[in-house]
Amino acid sequence: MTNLPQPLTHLGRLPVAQFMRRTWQRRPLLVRGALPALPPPVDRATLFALARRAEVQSRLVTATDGRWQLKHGPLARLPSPARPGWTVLVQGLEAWVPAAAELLARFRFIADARLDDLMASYASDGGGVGPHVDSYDVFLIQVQGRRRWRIGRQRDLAEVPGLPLKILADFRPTEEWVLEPGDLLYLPPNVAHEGTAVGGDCITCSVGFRAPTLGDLAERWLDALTVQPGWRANLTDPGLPATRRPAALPPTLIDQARSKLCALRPTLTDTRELLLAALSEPKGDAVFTAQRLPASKRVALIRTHGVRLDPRTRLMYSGRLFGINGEVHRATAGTAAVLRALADRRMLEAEQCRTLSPAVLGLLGEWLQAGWLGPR
Ligand SMILES: [Mn+2]
Repeated sequence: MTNLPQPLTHLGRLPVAQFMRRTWQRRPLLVRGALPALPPPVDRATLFALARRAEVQSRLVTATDGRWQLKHGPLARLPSPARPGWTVLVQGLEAWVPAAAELLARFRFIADARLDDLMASYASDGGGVGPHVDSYDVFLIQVQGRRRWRIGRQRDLAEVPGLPLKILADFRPTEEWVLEPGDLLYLPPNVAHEGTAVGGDCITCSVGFRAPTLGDLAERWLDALTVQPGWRANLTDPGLPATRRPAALPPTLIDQARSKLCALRPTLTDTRELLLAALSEPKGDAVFTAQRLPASKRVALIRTHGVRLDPRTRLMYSGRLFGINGEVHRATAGTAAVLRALADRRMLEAEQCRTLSPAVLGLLGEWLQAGWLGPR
């Protein structure tokens, strides 16, 4: 596999810096010819073959006379492309198709902390998943055939009850475009939208994003706190006054509980660690293949070939703190620079690996053993 391409500097003629300042998370934007001359990263046959595999997340959506049906993969049989009104969606394509990993890498002008995955959908004429909203940002890239997108910024996001997929009950589109190969539509979260294939053999790629909820982080933080010994100590109440209302909660107890709870403040380091652990958590379906090699073989392999992160590995950093697939590591000053290079470029060349300290080689060897990275 060749090295990952550099992130885009422009979407069509729009500088990405300007896009991030003015558009990201704020408003939808259609960019004609955003990715001109983009070869489709995946073809129909490959998508269909992936949809058959158990380890790949896929869905089949059919709409027959207004009746929506959803089937989760593995999908042994798909309808004929000649039959109108169906679509198959394959999630996490970057793990299986190098060209998809390359397309996703073009969008790394946005931090890995926010990037989720690349999904591809194939649709026969009129196929789509119906009008809906998503809670995440998305870039919709037309790679083959044509698709009509209708969007609306409606407040009423009520769904049709009892359906296997989320369909807006009262979709009121206000804008409409037909996208051709190379065109891109950006949607911020919660914009109602519907994409329908115009003619057959329509392939659209979605660059999906994610963001942690405050609840995710709070839960993680409390989990980390409650294993600390201080948390097992009971609250105390010297000077508790005698009471004539035994059922009433003593104010001293309330005050003490409140002051203790208010004293809980995550430090900056706590926050960085929490975010790194949460955001580097691999997708639920990621299964890494452990390598069984003696330590000396691992080191030799790394020094001879360099290393490349598995496409499903999530490695990100903040200073000398690193989050990899849900684990947090603290690196020394000397080690941090090379690990940051690995995280940003997702690979290290053999020449870079030859001069690494035994400590870094040992760490990379462990990651190799876990299947999180492999030789280049
Ligand atoms: Mn959507």
